[in-house]
Amino acid sequence: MIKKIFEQIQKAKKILIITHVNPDGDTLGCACALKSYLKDKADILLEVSDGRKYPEIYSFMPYLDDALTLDNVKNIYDTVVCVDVASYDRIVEKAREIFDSAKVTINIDHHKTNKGYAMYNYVLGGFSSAGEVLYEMFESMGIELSSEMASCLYVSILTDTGCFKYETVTPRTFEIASNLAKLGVDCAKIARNCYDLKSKAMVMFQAHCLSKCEFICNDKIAYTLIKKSDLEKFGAKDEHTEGISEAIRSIRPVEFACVLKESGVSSTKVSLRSKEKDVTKVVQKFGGGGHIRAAGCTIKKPLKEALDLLLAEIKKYL
Ligand SMILES: [Mn+2]
Repeated sequence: MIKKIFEQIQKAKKILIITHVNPDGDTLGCACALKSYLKDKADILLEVSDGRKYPEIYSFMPYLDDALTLDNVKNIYDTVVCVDVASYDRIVEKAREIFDSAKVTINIDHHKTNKGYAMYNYVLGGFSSAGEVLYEMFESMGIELSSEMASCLYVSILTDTGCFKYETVTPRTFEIASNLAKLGVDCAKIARNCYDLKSKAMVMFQAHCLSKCEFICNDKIAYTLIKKSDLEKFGAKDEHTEGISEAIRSIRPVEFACVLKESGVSSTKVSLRSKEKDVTKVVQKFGGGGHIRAAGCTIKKPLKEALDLLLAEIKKYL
């Protein structure tokens, strides 16, 4: 399959690299690594919401400032490559038109729930990151990585493993990280960019959300509710909620950490984390998905009602 995918990439005239909605380090790292390999032959498409293209912490990465947005993307692509996109619905709606009309579609991913929605699918479910999958593809094709490509793949692996903390990390993950480091990746600088250059608004907003956290069921379940006004009060952006659920989970007795964010008049975005339990079982009830200990969904109810529905579902798994 890897050979077939690279044959298609070689044959393609113009390639669109599609990242998933609310892009994270993994999808961006893969997109930039591929763009770095394909140069002018490929463009990256990013979702725009709230006037932003991607979380500001990733502004150190190459190519993102020139990436296309839904406002300026044209349907001129014969080939589409989705990276870290778990399902067809994780493609921004407007980009689906381009996906649907492309001659060739390719799906490179690591989500176990990925059913293979493209013509060519290379999904290694359970791998640490789409970046690790893409690394294996480059390696098996004998493609030499530039230090730029290596740095992008390192961002993918570092961020999707929570700094090499998750069970998805294998001896091979470290071996790949080591190979990337040998290619000149500045690991300390990337870690600093990804984790230690947060904006003041983000940290203060997150402190506020943590201070409002509620604990139930002997502190096994903890949740915080975020209203639009909470964001406004701190001048925080949507992306600044990233990391709150992990901070709540890090509290010793907490098994389920929930962050519920008002996302419309009658719509709530849920981010769920666990220490041991499989949270995909909970979010699947609401049409969501993700990984065993990190998943999300949208519940078409106002904040409080969504909370009640979510807690009832979680209690079944306690
Ligand atoms: Mn990923």
